[in-house]
Amino acid sequence: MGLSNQAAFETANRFFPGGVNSPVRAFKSVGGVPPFIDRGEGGYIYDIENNRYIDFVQSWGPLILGHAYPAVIEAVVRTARKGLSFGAPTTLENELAELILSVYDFLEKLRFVSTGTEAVMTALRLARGVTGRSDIVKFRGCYHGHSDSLLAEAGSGAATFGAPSSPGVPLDLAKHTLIAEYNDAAGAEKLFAERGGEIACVAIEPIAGNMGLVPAEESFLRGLRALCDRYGAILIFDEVMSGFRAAKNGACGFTRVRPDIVTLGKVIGGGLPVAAIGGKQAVMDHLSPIGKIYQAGTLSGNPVAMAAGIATLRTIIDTPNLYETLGARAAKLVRGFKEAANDRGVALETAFRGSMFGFFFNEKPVRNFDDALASDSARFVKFHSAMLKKGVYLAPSQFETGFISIAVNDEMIDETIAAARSAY
Ligand code: KE4
Repeated sequence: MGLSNQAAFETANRFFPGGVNSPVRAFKSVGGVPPFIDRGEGGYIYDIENNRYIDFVQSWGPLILGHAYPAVIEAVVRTARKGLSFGAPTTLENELAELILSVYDFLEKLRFVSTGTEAVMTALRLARGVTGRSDIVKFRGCYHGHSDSLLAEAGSGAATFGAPSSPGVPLDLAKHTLIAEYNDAAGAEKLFAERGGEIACVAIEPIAGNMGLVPAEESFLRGLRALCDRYGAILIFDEVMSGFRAAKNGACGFTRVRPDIVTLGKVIGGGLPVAAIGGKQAVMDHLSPIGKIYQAGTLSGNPVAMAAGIATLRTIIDTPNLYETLGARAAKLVRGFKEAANDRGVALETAFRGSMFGFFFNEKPVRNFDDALASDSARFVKFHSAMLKKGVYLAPSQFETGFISIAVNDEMIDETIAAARSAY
């Protein structure tokens, strides 16, 4: 008998805080021992006890082609044989940039970094540097990585200034993060009326995936665009999760609103560490070495990671109707989840955008973080563990998003719906 998940987790707890290298993996909000994954094959992952799961997490979004996609693996191995990293320019960076800019065609320049956190952190510094202003606006329920300015929450009372949401974030910094409500156009209007001249940028997930799946309303996005134009602030779409997931061009496939800066990640690395900041040349050229706003990274544009991203995006771009196909599967899945819940008198709100899907144990539509928080998270915990026992690997938190990869076929969707029917 090989190593058990339990034993592996006990060892991991000796080495790492909470036994993990990213908090959500510890399964704290759903309980139990997190499966330690041995391998992924297409739409499945296998833990070290050889339990098989249909994977709807896909490394939190990157694996839209499924695990160990042959063309991606071949590209990675071929590139790795030539050396892993040089800290010097390679043409692979040009190739991946060209692919991304061919899809996000309103952007003119990119800077590659290794994580979404770095991408959004850099976007904030760029906006602050270009405008000479210090305040940023973010929305409750949106997550943009763990850089200090973004670990801020609504301050006490009616104060618009942010307070640190984590120890270690200085109040002097957090107070420059103004917190607004998602899909609340009037609130954003009021904030700008009070602080418009100090606001460097607005950062938003245009399709929020970190409070569960909550798309921004078109009128809300249009309102933010107008406010940023009126007050000279920069609009940042954080598409680290939604980019190449909701549509080829992410949320920009669902709204006519265009931001000044887009941050990308996850899918563009195909499972290896790649993220990016993109914008018009007039904004991006403020970044060092051509501009004065400093940003750097040892493994930025790493050739092996670039190769994974190139193989992934080439496959995506060459697959006709990919997002229609994945969207149809997502729609079928959430419809099945809803019917299974309703048949047992349980309320379930569902949503999907392309290959992203979400569900809340809630009677009413979820438009913002307070609505999401009002969901029945105890019911979610029961559902999650019942599904895990039936070989369905869902995100271990009510406030995450599920993903369909091309390897999750209709048969696996049917199997998952059948599991949901007997999960109550
Ligand atoms: P990373 O630093 O984790 O690569 O990206 C941060 C980030 C930025 N923006 C958005 C919209 C994101 O969703 C993320 C990261 N997403 C989480 C999942 N909700 C990553 C999983 C984790 O934290 O372990």
